[in-house]
Amino acid sequence: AQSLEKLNMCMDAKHHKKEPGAEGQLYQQCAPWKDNACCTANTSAEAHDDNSYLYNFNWNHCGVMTPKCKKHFTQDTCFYECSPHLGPWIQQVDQSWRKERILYVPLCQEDCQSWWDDCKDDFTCKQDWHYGWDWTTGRNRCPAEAGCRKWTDIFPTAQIMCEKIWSDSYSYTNLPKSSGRCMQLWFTGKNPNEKVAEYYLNHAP
Ligand code: FOL
Repeated sequence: AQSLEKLNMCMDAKHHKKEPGAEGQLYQQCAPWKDNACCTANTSAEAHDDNSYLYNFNWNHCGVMTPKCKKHFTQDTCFYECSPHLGPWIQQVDQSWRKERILYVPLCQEDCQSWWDDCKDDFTCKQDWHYGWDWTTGRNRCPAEAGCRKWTDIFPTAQIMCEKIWSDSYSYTNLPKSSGRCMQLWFTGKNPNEKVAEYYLNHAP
């Protein structure tokens, strides 16, 4: 029973619901999760907002992020906030803003590669976006010692980006979506990640 619960649960984090469930409507890119979600409609709308209160996170810390790059961060936010099928990868953490996190979620190759391809002409100053920002203005700015550089200087490969940007939330895989063995940020229709979670629950490393 304890392990079956892992197939349909929400992590104990800043904005997640206690239990997953249907939401009448979720906003734009979060809509695929509406039948069963860990995010509220309000969180789904905030996921699209440049000045979101979710984490006060400033995507434009090295000039305005291009829309084609930004859409992947919005999708990542939808996945992180809304997914009810992350149980196999949820770990306890001692952080001020959450009690649980995801670690080493196997990301489908296409989703990681297209994210990096669409961002590779942007700029950033840090490889790990979870830690070490200057928050004195209330929103994250690059710390004095970290100047803005080309995306590809900070993230030479898609793998380094997907794994390091959220401190190993994801692990890079060579698996295509069609394998059924990797998690998808982008999908339409029925959530394909439930079956993937079920697979990994029964094939724990
Ligand atoms: N997406 C995914 N896939 N995984 C995640 O873990 C994730 N996390 C966020 C957004 N999308 C995600 C949340 N992002 C801070 C910075 C970023 C952030 C949440 C909080 C922050 O306040 N950083 C402080 C340290 C805070 C602390 O840990 O005490 C800093 O030093 O910059």
